[in-house]
Amino acid sequence: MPRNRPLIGISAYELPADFSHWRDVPSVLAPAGYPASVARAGGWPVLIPPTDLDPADVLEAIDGLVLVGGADINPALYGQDPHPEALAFSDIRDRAEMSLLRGALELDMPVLGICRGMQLLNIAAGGDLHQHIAEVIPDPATHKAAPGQWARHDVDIVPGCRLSEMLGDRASVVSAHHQAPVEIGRDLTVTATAEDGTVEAVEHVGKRFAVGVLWHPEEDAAGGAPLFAELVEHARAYREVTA
Ligand SMILES: [Mn+2]
Repeated sequence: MPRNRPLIGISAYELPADFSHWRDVPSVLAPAGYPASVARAGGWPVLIPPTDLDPADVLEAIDGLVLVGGADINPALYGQDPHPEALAFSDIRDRAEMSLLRGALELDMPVLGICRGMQLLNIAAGGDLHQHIAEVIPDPATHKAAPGQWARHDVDIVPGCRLSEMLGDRASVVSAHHQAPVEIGRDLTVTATAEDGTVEAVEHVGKRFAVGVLWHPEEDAAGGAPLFAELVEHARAYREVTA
């Protein structure tokens, strides 16, 4: 019997967390906005822990993939030395998510990259990042507010792309990033920019649905819903053709 809801894999963090009296227990986590957004869109969210396992088995089980936000990506992945403001690398996440992403793109599985996930999409395609955009834009607080607070800014969306079908030609987005793509990877096209020129979204040309946004749709139930709805719809179609 066919499943009602497509299974959407969500890449998880590996972080210490507290459970009752136990402190700093190594844990696999994701902010609840991600699974909640997938569930609201009609998908069944499944957390994927960062591991060195071959991703082929899990990719066979899921119908779509969300790569979530988090720590800066180790710049060794795009051939740069770390900037002093680029911090908290997680090599296991970098390896696990890159391998999931490459596998998903190979299968033409629908992928939504969010913030760090969008940056991974660019790096996987051979692009790179500016490691600390505060050095090159007039007002860094536009993109990253005080610690623990979300910023909100507008993005201009390129007419005719997938994103413009979902969001129109301008959208207000929830933001917390200090890095952004510079060189755009092969087969990717820039689909949204901020007023200061920051590249805010990319799409994979020729893929069923491989969209990356530098903002946080999972923290914006109304504004973010169209992106998750589109992901789930494509995941449903993917499941039909791969069943
Ligand atoms: Mn931004």
